Amino acid sequence: MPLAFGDLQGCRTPFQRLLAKAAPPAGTPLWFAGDLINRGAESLATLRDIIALGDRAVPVLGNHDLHLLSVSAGIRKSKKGDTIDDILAAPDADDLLEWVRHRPIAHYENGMLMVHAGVVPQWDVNLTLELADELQRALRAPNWKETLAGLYGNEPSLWTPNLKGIERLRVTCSALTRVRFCSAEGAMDFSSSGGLNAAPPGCMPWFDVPWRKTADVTVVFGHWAALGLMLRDNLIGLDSGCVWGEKLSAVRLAQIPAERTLTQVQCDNCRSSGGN
Ligand SMILES: [Mn+2]
Repeated sequence: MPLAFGDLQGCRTPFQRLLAKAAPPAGTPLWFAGDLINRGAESLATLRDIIALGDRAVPVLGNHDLHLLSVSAGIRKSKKGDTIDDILAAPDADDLLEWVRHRPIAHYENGMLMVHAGVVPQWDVNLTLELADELQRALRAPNWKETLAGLYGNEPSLWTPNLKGIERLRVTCSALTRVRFCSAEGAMDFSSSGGLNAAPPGCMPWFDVPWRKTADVTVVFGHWAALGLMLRDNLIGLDSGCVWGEKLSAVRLAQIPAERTLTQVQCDNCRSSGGN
């Protein structure tokens, strides 16, 4: 069964320590819940490590990975605290960015669905995969820059099946790569990036909407450092704040919850000096 890692965000040394500590059998698939790079000190080396794993690595794209593509395409400006310059300046930057751009947005195998941020309650696994595929294909198409530029923004915040074009792609991207909280009706709210006690009025974590249609599978996700490690029978939240000086987590996945095992390492000084 795969070993799933939380957000690396360029924290290469903790990643290597955690991989050595978890010591998965040779050939074990390594899943990565997105945000492979940015904010940590070694974005380029981390990205190279993952690429070198070849087919053994199964990453999904996170908001920081998309931000890298946007900065490289001139769609967005680099922000304070970004640590992506080493990737953009690499002699083989084009190949690295091409690799990132062709990664999946969602991955499903053996009853386990991995996305970076979350899903809205209206989606079951099949619809989630269908929408992720639409977004993946749009990001691989010749006009991908136009698509990427159109993905930013908080509206529409509520998924409806009649959405078309860039609005459909945007709501898909918002859920899969950015969501934390939503209303009981499934409308996403991006006003808080805090933990469980920081829910916007009338909102709850996306995974706590009672009628969520992915509740019958195990959703593996990252993105939400303020939430911390979250292990439930049908939910594995892996971002335990490595880049914030806390922990990097990996869970040996299994369909039976009791067979899952958690390995963690403490992360110190992961962030680039002077970064924000
Ligand atoms: Mn993220």
